[in-house]
Amino acid sequence: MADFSFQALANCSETKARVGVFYTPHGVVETPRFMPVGTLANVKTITPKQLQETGAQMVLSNTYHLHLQPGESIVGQAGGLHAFMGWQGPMLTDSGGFQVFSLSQMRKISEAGVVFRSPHGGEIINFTPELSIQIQNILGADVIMAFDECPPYPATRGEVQAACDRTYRWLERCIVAHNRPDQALFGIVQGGVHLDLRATAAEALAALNLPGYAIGGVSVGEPPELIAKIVAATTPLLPLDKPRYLMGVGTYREMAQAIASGIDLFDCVIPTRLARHGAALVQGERWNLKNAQFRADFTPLDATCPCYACQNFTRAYISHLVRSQEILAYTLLSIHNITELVGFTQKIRDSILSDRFATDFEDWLAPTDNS
Ligand code: PRF
Ligand code: ZN
Repeated sequence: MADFSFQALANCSETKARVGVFYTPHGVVETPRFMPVGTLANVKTITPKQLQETGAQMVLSNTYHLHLQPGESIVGQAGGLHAFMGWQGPMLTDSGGFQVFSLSQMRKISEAGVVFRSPHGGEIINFTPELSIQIQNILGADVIMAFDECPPYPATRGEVQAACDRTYRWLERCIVAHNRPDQALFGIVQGGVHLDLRATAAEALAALNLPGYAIGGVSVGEPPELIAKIVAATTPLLPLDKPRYLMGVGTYREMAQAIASGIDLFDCVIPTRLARHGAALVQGERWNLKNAQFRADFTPLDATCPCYACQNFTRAYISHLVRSQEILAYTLLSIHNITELVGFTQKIRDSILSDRFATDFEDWLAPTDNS
């Protein structure tokens, strides 16, 4: 087994936030940290060099998408995902569990797995825990995810319970199928909005002594203030000396509150998706660059931001590119938005190190009005 150790370097005195280092065969991830999403073996519109300059350390890709296109065999022949896409840093692949449920048509779920029709050729595909792991072993990311069942919201308690039980049995099959000691298999805690189901799932997974743990099944349509409650109820039952990853979460408030409960890693399509809609994340706000106010604004997006877009271009120029639907608009906004969210987690990291997190991020940590 390669070294996948996680060390907590500092703990916040007022919250459960921690600063850590997570070792992988392709380098160290300094946590807490936001991970950009590169679904199809690329982070949309930016190069790996530009990605590295954002401060991102670990990147995500997806088993479901890569199986459909170009197929894991091509990636394997290229020497694995790192060589194929030209990213030499730490990588993680999601199992496809979530994407099969949310994206595919005509899916049928059974104990064996999920059968669905390929949106490309229309052929029948039979996704199982074993197939997901086999594909992820070929793709070769540093961290691979268990094949799980993410129940929709809303769902009945019985449905969520059944998804938890199945996710556990699928995890056992994933563990048996996994055969690469240079890849770490993370388990995923499900349980919907039911805190007792979350607790039961977390305890069962913790007993398996996996190299890392994820919390899945959040940000699927439940009221956002429940995310912090779910995370707070789950993390105390996970081992202290393993990394914890909150899947699909990447807004400022949700990340700050999850970090306060001891989450280390996040991923979300928000920064790149907003960029492709012509929007910038600036110090906690979302700006639509098409707005008239930016047409003749010759200041950077954010004068305090170290990114290439802010160092070299103005709001007026980016507004022009967005209005003209120039591809460079999406590249510059993606670079900025990723820098902004990675930077947000880096600022939290620095604040935990100086034990100022609870005060410096007080506004983000305060519960929302409707919670
Ligand atoms: N499971 C997996 N991937 C995910 C999720 C999940 O529950 C989520 C939930 N927001 C995002 N990505 N395998
Ligand atoms: Zn910037």
